[in-house]
Amino acid sequence: MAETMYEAPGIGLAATQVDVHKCVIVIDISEERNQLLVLVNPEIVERDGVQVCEEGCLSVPGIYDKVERAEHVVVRYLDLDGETRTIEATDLLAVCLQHEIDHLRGQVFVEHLSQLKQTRIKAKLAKQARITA
Ligand code: GNR
Ligand code: NI
Repeated sequence: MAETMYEAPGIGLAATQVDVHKCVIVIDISEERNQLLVLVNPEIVERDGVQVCEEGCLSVPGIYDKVERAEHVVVRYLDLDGETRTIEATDLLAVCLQHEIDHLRGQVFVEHLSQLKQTRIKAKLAKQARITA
């Protein structure tokens, strides 16, 4: 899974995006691409504040838009040894955690946008699909 994220290249990936039916996300927001985080069964246990970040998603290629999310989150998860851990995050890491945890619930970032934007995005994606077909 981590390989798929690095090859994409993306800063995060949820198992559901690559047909792995486990609640796992991988994240690496480092410049050097050497700070891999693997979170099993991640769950947001605290959230506060608001931030707006321009998001994109490997599952909705070519679409980028600003999404409002919590500024600060605390996430409880299991590490690869099955130990319960928590991670506290702000800024991009907090955005990425929320984006990936959404994926595990079958949600993509466009669902946070207005209905009008969602309609436009669907039309754009349908057009792209016709072109590639
Ligand atoms: O690579 C990605 N970049 C990104 C940028 C801003 C907010 C979220 C992301 S996650 C995305 C990879 C992806 O789609 N993961 O599910
Ligand atoms: Ni995504």
